[in-house]
Amino acid sequence: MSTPTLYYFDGRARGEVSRLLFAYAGKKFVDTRGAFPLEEELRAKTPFGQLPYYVDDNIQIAQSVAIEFYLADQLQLAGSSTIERAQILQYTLLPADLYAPYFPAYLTNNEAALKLFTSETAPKVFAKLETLLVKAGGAYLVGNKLSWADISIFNLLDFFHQQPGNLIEVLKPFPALLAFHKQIAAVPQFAEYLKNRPTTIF
Ligand SMILES: N[C@@H](CCC(=O)N[C@@H](CS)C(=O)NCC(=O)O)C(=O)O
Repeated sequence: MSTPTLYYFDGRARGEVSRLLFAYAGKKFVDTRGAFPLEEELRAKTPFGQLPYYVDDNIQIAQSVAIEFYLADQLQLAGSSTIERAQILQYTLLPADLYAPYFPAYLTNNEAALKLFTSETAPKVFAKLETLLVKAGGAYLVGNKLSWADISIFNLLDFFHQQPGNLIEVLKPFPALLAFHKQIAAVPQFAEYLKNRPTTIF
């Protein structure tokens, strides 16, 4: 049996939730962190010409959320009913809605677009998320237990903690989200992983 391999760039962004799921499982994987731009030989192997891309003995897939689902489902973190699975997906699809406006602004250092992102786009999403989390009890987003939704939203909040440009300021008005971030970061497997992971620019 070969070791599962995750192909992504040397960054957190769309690869990090899968890495966190491996950390939670305590499962070995090959964490391939390619240089930008994407090597043409690797691009040709991927379904849609993009990363992340995941390979094990049973599957070769792309799309970050599909990879996450595949890993989370094996850990019983992807919901135990149709309703839970849909509720979890509602959260795991959310980070991409923020990455979409953030990355073009960040990578081109577009100050006006970054200002719009930090003063309007992101706070609007986090205000809604804070309300939903409080309504769910504050500890977990779905079903009163740890799920892929919590890991995905933790990673989004953590992204805001790590990014340059003081992105962390965006989270300051949201105490429940900050407490949630702290609580998930303290889960022993995550604490160990976060202590040792490489520092990257996104
Ligand atoms: N919807 C896809 C988006 C994938 C995507 O945009 N990948 C980017 C990196 S985050 C990429 O491979 N860019 C290099 C390229 O397109 O050449 C996912 O969530 O996996």
